Amino acid sequence: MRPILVTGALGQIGAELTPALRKAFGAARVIASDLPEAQSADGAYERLDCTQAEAVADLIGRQDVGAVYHLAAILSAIAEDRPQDAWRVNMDGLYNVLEAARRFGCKVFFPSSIAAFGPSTPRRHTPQTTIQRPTTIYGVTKVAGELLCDYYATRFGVDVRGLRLPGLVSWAAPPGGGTTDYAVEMFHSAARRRRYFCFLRPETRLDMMYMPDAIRAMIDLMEADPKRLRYANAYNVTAMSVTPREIAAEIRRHTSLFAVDYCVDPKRQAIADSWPESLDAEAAREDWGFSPRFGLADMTRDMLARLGAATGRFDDPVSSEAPNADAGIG
Ligand code: VAH
Repeated sequence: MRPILVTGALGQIGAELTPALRKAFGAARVIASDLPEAQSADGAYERLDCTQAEAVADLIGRQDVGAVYHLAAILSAIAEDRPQDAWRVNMDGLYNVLEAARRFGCKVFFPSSIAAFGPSTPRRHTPQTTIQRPTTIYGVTKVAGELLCDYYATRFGVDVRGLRLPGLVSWAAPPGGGTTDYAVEMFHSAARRRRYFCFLRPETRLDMMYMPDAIRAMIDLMEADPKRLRYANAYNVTAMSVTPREIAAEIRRHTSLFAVDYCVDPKRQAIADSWPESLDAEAAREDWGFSPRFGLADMTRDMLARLGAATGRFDDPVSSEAPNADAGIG
């Protein structure tokens, strides 16, 4: 079978997707790529800047790549600070991958996001097909990316598939500049017995999913019978619709002294407020059997076990007193 290329392989998703692909398909078949030079040898790695069309075409053609998981992108919060870079990386990068896929006949996975929706989208049980008028540059690149993928599927027959991913919670790699990163940071703070200062309001409800479920969904979709897929890309997927207060309360069931203060970041709060609260993932269930295994309780248990926060003991004098668990600040 032809090799699989992962772009942005050193990021939050790539850090877990790459080993999962190597376990499923053989280490020799999976080429990791990202901006930095050579990486530690867990398998093949090449430096790749996806904004460079010739470099993308050269790697995919030279290695006879059969499938690309295209993860390289600038996420929502950083994108708002650098909208020009976000357009260039997120759109030129995707265009270069789709062009190479057209030329060399390979499949493409494109990670869209709940960010592809905006304030005029129905916020609860957001349908698979609905209004998409995002107000962030990250969301604009995701909607434009979905449309570009649809065009390459229809006009050139490129087999492109994708998911509208919710916020992803993972332990293996730090998140990189997203709005849903608070959920990951909260677990890491609990593991270090530290008070967490949350940049979103306690009642901000967003779709989330544990990384193992996201990885399985990506691979299941890419391996699905194409005849079953009604949508070229961008299936809604989610595992839970939760708030910072709910995650903090679930963590405190394991480490009783964990405390959260709320210091709202207006930029990231505005981004989160423009996104839906809960997606309808029925199309993914019907077409290719999407079925997440982790809810909030199971995810929390697994995250804390993996991050080693077994005792709930704090060594931070700030939090040695009985915490006012959800002191609302900001
Ligand atoms: C972000 N983690 O926060 C990403 C994701 C749904 C959010 O796209 O930007």
